[in-house]
Amino acid sequence: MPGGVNSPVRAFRGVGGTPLFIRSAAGPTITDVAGRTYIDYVGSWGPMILGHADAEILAALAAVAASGTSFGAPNELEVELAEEIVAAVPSIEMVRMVNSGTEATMSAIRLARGVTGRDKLVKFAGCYHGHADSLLVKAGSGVATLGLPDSPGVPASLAQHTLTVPFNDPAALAEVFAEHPDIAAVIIEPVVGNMGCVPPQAGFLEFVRELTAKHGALLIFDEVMTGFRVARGGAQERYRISPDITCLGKIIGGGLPVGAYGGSRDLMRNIAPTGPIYQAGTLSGNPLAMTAGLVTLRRLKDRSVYETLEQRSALLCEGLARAAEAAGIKTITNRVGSMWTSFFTDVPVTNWETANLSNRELYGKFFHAMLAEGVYLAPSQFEAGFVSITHTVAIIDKTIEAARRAFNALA
Ligand code: KE4
Repeated sequence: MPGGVNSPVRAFRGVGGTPLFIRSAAGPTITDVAGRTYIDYVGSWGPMILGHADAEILAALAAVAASGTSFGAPNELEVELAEEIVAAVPSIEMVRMVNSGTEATMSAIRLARGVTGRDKLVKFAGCYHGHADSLLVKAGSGVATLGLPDSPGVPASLAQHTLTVPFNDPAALAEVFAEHPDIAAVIIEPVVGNMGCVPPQAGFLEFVRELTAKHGALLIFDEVMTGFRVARGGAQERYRISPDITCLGKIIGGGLPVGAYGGSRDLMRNIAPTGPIYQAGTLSGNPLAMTAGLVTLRRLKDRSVYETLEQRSALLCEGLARAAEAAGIKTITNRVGSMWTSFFTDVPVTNWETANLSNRELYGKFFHAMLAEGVYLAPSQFEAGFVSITHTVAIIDKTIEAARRAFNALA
């Protein structure tokens, strides 16, 4: 396997060293093949909001697997998951299941181009939306960590249709719209996770919403990471913005491969077979993935979950910030709900340019110092960390103690 991994960020290129091979996970911990157990803040990059190996999910999977794993035909479970998503996400009236976040955003862009008849797409530097060709243009996440501003293999004839502007920069976005009348859509991570956690500045999302509506361009909220994470209804509930298309993934699969995209009935009816815009998938809506997603979303109906996640995440981030300060290490913490990043910098991080000023090397040293203390953070400065409901106060206190020792070792 290239790099010994099935996804680049796992190869530790952002922090150095050899990746751990994980054999099992339970609640807030993962255990590697050498039998070492770590407190895990990656959570499979977002899906594991209920913690690893949740007993209810495992039991439901065992039961449903006994009836077959994939029918390639409509089944009740996909209808039930669709109903949960429609009930929870304010702007979604109709939804299509796919198998990854990449498929969700790729399909959302085709839908936007298909219904507007326009070709141009606007994205934000440092945002990552999966690896579809149109999106690997100054993407964040793995590409940013690997220092590849755009990927070989993406035809220039396609990349030219993707315009990239700085996040949290209304003037730059207005300029792009003034220059280009053929913008089909703007795709945005409403709370960025893929340059590290970067919240929208006050009024920014409202500005993007108004500007796209004014120019007849569709607004695509990529909530693959923020959906059911920063609120039950995602960032669009938290910031009260109504996008035209919402992309989901991660949490809605409960750890199994699921993505989805949705919007108004009028818009989604353009998708085959009711409309001409084609998109398909062998394993879309399979009963196993639907079951893990259903158990997860039903458990998240308990709103106290988000209050607990808020409290635990605030406790963690305050502790980390204090530990850094006590050791004389400069960090800036950005957090929204239970996703956060400690940037090794003293410059407020509001976009890719400022995120990129962070000290990657120091982050890498911190990452390994925490690993030695039994805590598994994201193996890249440009990723978000995640707290689950299984991260108890005791687990968080233990993490903060580990950080105190790690920061002192750094100092
Ligand atoms: P997937 O195709 O990896 O399921 O989803 C792509 C995607 C789309 N949109 C957002 C906002 C995302 O965060 C992602 C995937 N996130 C990365 C973590 N930064 C997944 C980890 C990885 O690439 O291995």
